[in-house]
Amino acid sequence: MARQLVIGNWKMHGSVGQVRTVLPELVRAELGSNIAICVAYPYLALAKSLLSESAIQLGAQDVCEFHIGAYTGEVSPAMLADVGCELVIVGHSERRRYFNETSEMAARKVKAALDGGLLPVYCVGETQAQRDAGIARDVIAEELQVLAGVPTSLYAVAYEPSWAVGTGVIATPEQIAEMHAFIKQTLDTRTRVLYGGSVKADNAAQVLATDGVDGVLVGGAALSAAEFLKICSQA
Ligand code: G2H
Repeated sequence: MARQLVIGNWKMHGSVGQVRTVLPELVRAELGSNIAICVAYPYLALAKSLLSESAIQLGAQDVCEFHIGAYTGEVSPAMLADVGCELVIVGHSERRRYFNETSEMAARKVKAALDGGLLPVYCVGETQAQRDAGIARDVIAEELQVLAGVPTSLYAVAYEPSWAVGTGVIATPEQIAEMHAFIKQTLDTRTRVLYGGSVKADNAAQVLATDGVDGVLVGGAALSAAEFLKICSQA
């Protein structure tokens, strides 16, 4: 069983065919419960049925902050739990960047997810411009501030510097260690902190061996069963 948490985030990729091809390969590998896959909403129920004999957890990539009502296009925490999700990614940089999601909105989603019995994986990270300006820590501190009062044992944090997201440029072990230590020092030393941003099979070992890394959030490399399995085998 993986010691660290490995979460695959398929983003807006995949199809019925790809879900039917990749997930059974993961199931056959008997990965254990520290592995999760987050597919797009339309594929969640199918994914759950394919994972039913497995300890692999199912996750969603977003959730509505409201529980029920006339919110066209939204999906509630209860709906996610109903189709078998155990976790949900919240506040991903792509949602902040393309859909104007703020930390305040993300914090409401974290709380709604908790009410719905899901594990929220709350994403934080600075842009290249913010890092260059020397304010990366301030940005992260502000993004974490909105979760004040929420017990850290109930959620995980993903440190995903946006300059490393989908770019092929991964943060250095020193940068990762420094920011993970900062996040733990800001919240609680026991907070689970994952790293995300261009994690691949050939760099996962180094990331997972870095101080303060409790797991990885994997995007593009999670779309291939072979590559994702290599990453999981190193956790
Ligand atoms: C960062 C990550 C997964 P990628 O967004 O959340 O994606 O591994 O493709 O950089």
